[in-house]
Amino acid sequence: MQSQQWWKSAVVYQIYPRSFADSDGDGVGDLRGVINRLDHLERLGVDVVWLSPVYPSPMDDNGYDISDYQDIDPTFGDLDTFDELVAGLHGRGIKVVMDLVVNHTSDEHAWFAESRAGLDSPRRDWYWWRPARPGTTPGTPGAEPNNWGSFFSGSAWQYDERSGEYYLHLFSRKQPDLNWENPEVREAVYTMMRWWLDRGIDGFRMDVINFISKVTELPDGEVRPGELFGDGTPYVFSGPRIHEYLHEMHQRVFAGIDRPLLLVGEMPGVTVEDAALFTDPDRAEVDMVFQFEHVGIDQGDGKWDVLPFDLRTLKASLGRWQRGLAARGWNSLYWNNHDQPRVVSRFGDDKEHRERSAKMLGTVLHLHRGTPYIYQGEELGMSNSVFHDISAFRDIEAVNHYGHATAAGADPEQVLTALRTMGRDNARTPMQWDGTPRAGFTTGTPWIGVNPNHVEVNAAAQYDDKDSVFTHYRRLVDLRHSEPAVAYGDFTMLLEEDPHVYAFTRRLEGTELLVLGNFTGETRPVDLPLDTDWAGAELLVTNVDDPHVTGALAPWETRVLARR
Ligand code: ISL
Repeated sequence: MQSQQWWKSAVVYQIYPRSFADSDGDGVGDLRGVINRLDHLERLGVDVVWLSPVYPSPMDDNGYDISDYQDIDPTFGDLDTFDELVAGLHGRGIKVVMDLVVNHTSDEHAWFAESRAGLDSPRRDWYWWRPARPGTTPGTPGAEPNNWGSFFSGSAWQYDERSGEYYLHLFSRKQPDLNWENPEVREAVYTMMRWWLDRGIDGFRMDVINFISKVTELPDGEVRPGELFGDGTPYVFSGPRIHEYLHEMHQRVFAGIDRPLLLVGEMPGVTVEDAALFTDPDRAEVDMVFQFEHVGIDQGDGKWDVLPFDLRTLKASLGRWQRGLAARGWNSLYWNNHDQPRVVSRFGDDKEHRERSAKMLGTVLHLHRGTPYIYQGEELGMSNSVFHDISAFRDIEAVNHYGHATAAGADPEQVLTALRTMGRDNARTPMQWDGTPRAGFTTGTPWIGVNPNHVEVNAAAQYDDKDSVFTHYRRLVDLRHSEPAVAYGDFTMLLEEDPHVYAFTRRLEGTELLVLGNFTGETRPVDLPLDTDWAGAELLVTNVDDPHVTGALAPWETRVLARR
């Protein structure tokens, strides 16, 4: 058996501070707001809080564009308030993990200002500057150094008139990519990381950390039919030096710290084989990766090409990750984060069976092998919101996509439908604390509209309700703490070809758990020996009123059985 690192029995809660709780009425969440809501986290029982970025930022990408790594943005508070928050969390036995965004900085970061100052700036090489494509006129369309598109639409290159060169930005033009080939860049990042650890934080969630090593020739990417730009991802996802950099970071920053830390690598496009290397404890890179395969199963040609949900594809994906990291390495488990639509709207039923399907989805996820993440509001069964037109969206990704797609001739209504389904703003509407007009989030005007369903779906209504989604999530967190088979047991997927029922077992020594979830709104037979082999089993978790073990599952029913 693998060693029992503390985070194997832990549950992480993600806070997106902008949308969590606003203490000063400016309509934007802040650190004091989080401090005021610590009881919520303690009640839920989570072990770790991951705080999305709170550093000074022009907020082009809501803080994922950082202009100063060693301070707090005044919108969120200041360093004293931050220290108070850390002390408050630690006082309740909750660890704090900061977001580390070091693939890129803001273009307003001092490092970039210096780099941009001129060709002979000592920091010129801290970013990816390149001349125009040979034989072209700099600054004209098609003169970009290569054909890569940015994740936020348009070219991945921005022309700088002063020097006549371009800089690379995989995300927005206000997020220039740092050049990790330069050892000074790496040292500067490591120094900054040590500074936060010295302040008492317990680790990092490392944003797009598998993008930091790039194929230095930056070759043109394949242009798919109907696309304007080439795909640069083969040259930036898990590039040639990625393992070397992460191991170096480990040596330079984490080695020698003997308190428990959590190191999470967010890695879009990572393969299960590579994840097994990144998370092999003997290699000393990261503890777990945050991968995206299972949240891509309903996306075809890009994220706006929405495909129907097929449970078999979901099982195939999660099952492969469970198997691939069974012997070595570790999974992160999540349905939601601040970049994903709400899971109850995506894989569940956000209408008639919202509560029951939210509980089923939570159960299936939390019973997998890995460390579960709860994204704020998921524990209430929050769903996708209402966006009447493009003016209701705030996210740069959504706004840029709408502009580019409609300019290229797409039907605006169709673009809006895709944004409403997949858009990141679904995750970013204010946390629903109570049923009052602004959901208890702010006394001012919220920076993004509150989901109208807060009247019904809110924390205040759920705390003391033994049947609420919140109470169910509490139970799931408890179970990970109290039942060793949940944290450490092995995993076997069952009924792989069944299009309706999710089923698996977890086994540890003399204990076997059977987890069932009906992913449909109809009663479904379960092709397992429930009436015989599992007849006398203990029912650990259910989401129906009159639980009885039968050979079928009610609509959206979930069941966790134990036999010992
Ligand atoms: O949401 C996405 C775009 O559709 C993802 O591809 C996302 O950009 C990717 O998972 C990386 O996300 C992280 O880095 C981005 C930031 O915008 C996201 O909020 C962050 O989670 C750039 O820093």
